[in-house]
Amino acid sequence: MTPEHDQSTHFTPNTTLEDSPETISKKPSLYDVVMLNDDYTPMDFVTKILQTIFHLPEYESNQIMMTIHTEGQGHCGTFSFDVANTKILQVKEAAEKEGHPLQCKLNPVNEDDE
Ligand code: TYC
Repeated sequence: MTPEHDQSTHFTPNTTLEDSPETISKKPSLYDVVMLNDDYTPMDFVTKILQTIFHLPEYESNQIMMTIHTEGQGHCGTFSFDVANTKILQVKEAAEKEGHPLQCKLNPVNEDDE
C-alpha cells in the first residue's frame, strides 16, 4: 500500500472501515449513572441501594436520596459502560423483587467538559 492510501492512522478501535475520517466520533469511555425519582419506592430502600450497589457511605447515600426526591434525579457514580449497565440492571432487579418501580438512566460523560 502506498503511504497516501494508508488510512490506518485515521482509525481508532471504536471506528469501522466504513467511517470516513470526518464522521469518526470516539465512543465515550465514561458514563454517569443517574437515579430517577418516583412516588412509590420507599426512601430507606433507595438509601440501602446506594450503599450496597454503589458502595456509598450511609450519610452520602441519604443525601443523594433526598436530592433525587426533591430534584427528580441524582448522580450515583461514574463508570465504564459495562459497569454502569451492570449497576443499572442490579438496581432494576433488586427493586422489581420488592415490587418498587425504581429506575436509573445512563448518561455519556462529555469528555470535552472534563
Ligand atoms: N419519592 C420517594 C418517596 O417519597 C422516594 C424516592 C427517592 C424514590 C429517590 C426514588 O430515586 C428515588 N417515597
